[in-house]
Amino acid sequence: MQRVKEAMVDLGHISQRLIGGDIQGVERLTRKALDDGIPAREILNRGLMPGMDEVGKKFKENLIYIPEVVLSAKAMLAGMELLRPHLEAGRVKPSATIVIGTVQGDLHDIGKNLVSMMFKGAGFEVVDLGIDVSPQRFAQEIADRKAHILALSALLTTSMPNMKKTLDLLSEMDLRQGLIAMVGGAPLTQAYADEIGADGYAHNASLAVDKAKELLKSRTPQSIGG
Ligand code: B1M
Repeated sequence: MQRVKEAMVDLGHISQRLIGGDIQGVERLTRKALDDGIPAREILNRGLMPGMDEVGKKFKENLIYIPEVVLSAKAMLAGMELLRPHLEAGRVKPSATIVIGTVQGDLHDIGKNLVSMMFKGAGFEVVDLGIDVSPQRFAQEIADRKAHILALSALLTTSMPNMKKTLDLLSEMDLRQGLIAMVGGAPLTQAYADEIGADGYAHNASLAVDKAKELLKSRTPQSIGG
């Protein structure tokens, strides 16, 4: 008997499950999409991300509240976890060490985790310090790891000043010499990055990789890998 081939996952369904905070549904469909051979980046860009964008819009318009956003965030992180090995695949010898974290007072980590994954996928050694990271902790890790790049993430206008505090502390401790400081996050702009003395700003995870490579190249032409 001829077997009917199961239909490929519609990535819009992943967005819908994510908006509905259906963690298991997002996991099941993400797994299925990978099994169908859909590239991880496509699942991310056409399934998970549009869902999270919609959640952001609904939250802003008071159509949903924190508990719903938490569930959607968990669903997003569960989907990302399945994509992680694919996004990080093809690692080559680390070309530079990046210390990354969400600044003090800020608990948002979905975007930071994505940036971290993309950096790893591009062959960087990534030290992810997590969320709510104090300027002192960043400074300590930069010194201990002899990092080449610092990547700071902020999602709140109220936590953005802690980016400047971190950069100021690094200068005070004489740790800015040779260090590339990058910033990003939804409320950030190139103008703000310039204002606080960051070396680079990136609007999203892919651009963060491009920017890191560009900045490394401009400093040490031989140090950049892939
Ligand atoms: Co909150 N939240 N949240 N939240 N949350 C926002 C950011 C908000 C814009 C929602 C809104 O009002 N529309 C608003 C901030 C307003 C403002 O400051 N102007 C807000 C608020 C107000 C709050 C609370 C204060 C709510 C409250 O308690 N009353 C509270 C604060 C808690 C705290 O941090 N102290 C809060 C809490 C939460 C949850 C815990 C419920 C949850 C976070 C869960 C988690 O992260 N694990 C949450 C969520 C999910 C959001 C929204 C809905 C989605 C954020 C997200 O994950 N986006 C968000 C609304 C929105 O942004 N539209 C919102 C998807 C992610 C892939 O994108 O993070 O932008 P993003 O990352 C991108 C780029 O920005 C860039 O690349 C990433 C990938 O392309 N990027 C970098 C990020 N970091 C980078 C670093 C780099 C380079 C690029 O380094 C070089």
